[in-house]
Amino acid sequence: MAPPGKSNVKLAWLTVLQLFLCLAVAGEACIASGLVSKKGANSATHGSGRTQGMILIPAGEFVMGGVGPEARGDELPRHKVYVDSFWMDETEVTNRQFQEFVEATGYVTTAQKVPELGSLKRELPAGVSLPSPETLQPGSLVFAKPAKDAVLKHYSQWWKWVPGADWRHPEGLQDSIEGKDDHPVVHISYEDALAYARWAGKRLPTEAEWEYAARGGLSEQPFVWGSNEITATHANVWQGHFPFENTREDGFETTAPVKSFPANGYGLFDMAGNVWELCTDKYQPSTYLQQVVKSGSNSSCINPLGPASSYDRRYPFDAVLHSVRGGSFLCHNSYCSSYRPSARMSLPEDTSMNHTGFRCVRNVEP
Ligand SMILES: [Ca+2]
Ligand SMILES: [Ca+2]
Repeated sequence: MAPPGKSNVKLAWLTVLQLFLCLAVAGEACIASGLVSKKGANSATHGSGRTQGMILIPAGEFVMGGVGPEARGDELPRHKVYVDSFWMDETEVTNRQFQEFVEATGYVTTAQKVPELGSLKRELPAGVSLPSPETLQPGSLVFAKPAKDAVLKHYSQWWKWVPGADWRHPEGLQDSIEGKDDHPVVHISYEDALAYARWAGKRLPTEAEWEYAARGGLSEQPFVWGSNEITATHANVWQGHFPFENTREDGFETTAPVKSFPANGYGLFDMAGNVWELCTDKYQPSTYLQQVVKSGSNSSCINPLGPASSYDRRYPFDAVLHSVRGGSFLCHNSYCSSYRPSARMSLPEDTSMNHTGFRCVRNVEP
């Protein structure tokens, strides 16, 4: 049977998933270091009232960008960044929390709506035919293990457009979130995350805020826990042979309940793995180079917001791309190792996947 029209569209969108592919490892950029590490989780300030479930992240300066041989081109050059203090959700937004939002507002997510032909037209690569309106139906992208002989660069072998997949049905209509109240919500588009954040009186983090918080006070370390190589006790990622064999040594095939793994130095959970987390910045691979040119190599970038427009050569069409951070249960050390705090990926603002969610931040009130 021929795939539904939007499958073709979504498979085209999958170009972006080359982010999972190993990009050229760039050389270390030169930058001044020697920044002072911040205090760790022992001194974490937990919120109450409107900041219930949030951690106060202290203002400070850090070196933003990739550390070590796994750093990719879009994580460089490393550069100094200053961020103001802010509150950050202790965990990824959970199914329970998103359910409260939906019950209060009646919100319908992007994945639950029939896609609009007009928006697809803008986003289709040149030469790809528009699907017929009758074949359009709600759905989302779901990871499916390919055969053992899958070639890593053929990512379309393991990302499938699944009609009926949405936040209530992570794997498709046959699946549900029953018993998964404490799992991170998935199949969330950027628009969905913004809607939740506004309702909650919060906002989404910038990439700088996200990475600064993820580092938990550690200075220029490759991982949120420091420099030790990842083990099954650090984070919910993939063990075994990606993408066809997951040994689940960490206990989880897909999402894990939040707080299943140790917090970082600021008391934040799952800043490595579990689900990717949406940020406000528009994605460009050269964002950091632009920032360094703008600020000067010896000056800090102050609360950077990212570029005005997005670009990713893996999306050869006119889509607005936002950065996502932290990696997911699909990350493996032989493949993308995107559980590193500096790893970056892009996502079109109206696309959702079963390994992507979000957490919110909130300004400190004077
Ligand atoms: Ca796992
Ligand atoms: Ca995460």
